[in-house]
Amino acid sequence: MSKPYTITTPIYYVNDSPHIGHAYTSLACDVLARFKRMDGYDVHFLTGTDEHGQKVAKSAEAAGVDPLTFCDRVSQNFRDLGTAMQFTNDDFIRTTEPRHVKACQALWAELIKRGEIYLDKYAGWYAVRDEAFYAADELKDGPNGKKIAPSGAECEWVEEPSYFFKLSAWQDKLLAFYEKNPDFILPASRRNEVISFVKGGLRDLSVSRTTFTWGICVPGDEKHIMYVWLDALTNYITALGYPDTNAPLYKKHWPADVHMVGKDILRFHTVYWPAFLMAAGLEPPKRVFAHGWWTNEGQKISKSTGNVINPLELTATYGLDQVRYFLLREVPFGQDGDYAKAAMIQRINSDLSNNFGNLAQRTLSIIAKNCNAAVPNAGAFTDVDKALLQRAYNLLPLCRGHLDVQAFNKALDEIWAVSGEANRYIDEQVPWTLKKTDPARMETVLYVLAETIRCLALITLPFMPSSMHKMLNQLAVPEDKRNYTELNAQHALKAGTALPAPQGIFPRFVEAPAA
Ligand code: ME8
Repeated sequence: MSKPYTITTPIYYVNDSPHIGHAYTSLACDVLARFKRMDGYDVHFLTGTDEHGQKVAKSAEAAGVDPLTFCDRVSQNFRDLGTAMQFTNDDFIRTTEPRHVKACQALWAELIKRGEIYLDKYAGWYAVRDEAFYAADELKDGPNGKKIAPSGAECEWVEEPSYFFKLSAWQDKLLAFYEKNPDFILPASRRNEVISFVKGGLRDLSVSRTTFTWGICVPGDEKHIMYVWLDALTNYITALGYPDTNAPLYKKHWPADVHMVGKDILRFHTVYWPAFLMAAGLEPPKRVFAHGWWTNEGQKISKSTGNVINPLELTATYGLDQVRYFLLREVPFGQDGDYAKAAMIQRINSDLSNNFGNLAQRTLSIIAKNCNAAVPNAGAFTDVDKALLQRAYNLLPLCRGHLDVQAFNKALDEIWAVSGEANRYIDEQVPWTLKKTDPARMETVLYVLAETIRCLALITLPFMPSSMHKMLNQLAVPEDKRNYTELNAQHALKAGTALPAPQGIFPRFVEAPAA
């Protein structure tokens, strides 16, 4: 039985259209899911939409439609984004589905049974935009006398009967859990942030609302709607079959290996979620990775500024794989990043076209012309040949290590270093000159290059699937040999295998002149 690997994106609010930030998180998960599948794991990759709560209800009202019709429409936009960006999620969950309502109510009943939830009254601040409660000392005074949360969201005073989760009782257990699992929160800076927040003291958490109806009813007390974050977080186990903890998916795939989230929702995933789970007698996830925040040409991305980047427009302009590459290469994963058109064009032309693309183009066209359009025959390898091949084979353990800590950019750096090395090798070995002076050596050099390109294409496949499949087609690598058991010398290219006509994979991006 193959080893399980379970990865999730946040489920996105359907109050708005998908933008580059949503595409980014799901892309990172997709690359990880593809890599792990190629590495022999049984992957479960989950994404979906978060459809309840006041924020969604207000957006539906503003759009003049009932909430479910509104959710159907916007949720479909997220599915369409996934199709367009070639995300390979195994499931797409919507919190309005009956399976999810059942899971949330079962989790609630379990928490009640264990004495973890009690009825009281909430009086305090709430930010609909964040769907979060705030303490008075966290807020600033904004214009018009409004209270403003640290995220910039406006808060309103709320006073209503509410059920509370005994979060305060979990403070020490959470701290002990972080201590015992040093990799639970990555990057490390985020871990420190969470630990100091928890050390600062936890208050019991209001987990139901009575002033609106768009949500999941509290079982046995239907006036109350479950707090949208308790509802939303539960999606991760709903999808695996909860409340049936003997369901095959649950048994195999819980606890999740990685919940990938943006830094904005760190507290919900690393404080509330493990506390809810432990309180219900369930295991917490193994890791929460909080990545950074994208800005657009230095500006915060927001609908009001009008600078929202539509990922579909981006891929239509630059190409899907180019965008996939840019997003994960440009910024060290975990840090904030800025989208700038000039940086995108630079990456396309310098990394993709001049480096990797040129290497493949040069190698494959010389082979087509001089080796009867077949994988060349290799003679004895020199030390230089062996060193290049070794670096190519070594990419697998190196990238495995980087992807296991979600360091996508480091994996890409390693891969591009080998592509750069192969370009230097071709310049030094000058196969076009060897053609006249030493044709046998020319074949060896071209073989080493073709084999290096095979390794580069396999290791890059999770990042840029279409382009790398095209590259592997050009090397006549069969579909069933495109996985990581093949990334070694034992499965090297076979001399004499017929190769199709070479084609450019990464064209230069030339901007159309202004009209
Ligand atoms: O928070 N840069 O949903 P949401 C990077 N429904 N990532 C960004 C981004 C940006 N500028 N903007 C958004 C919710 N994201 C809840 C989640 S999970 C149980 C419930 C990404 O639609 C990032 O992953 O507001 C962030 O955490 C997520 O979208 C927030 O999506």
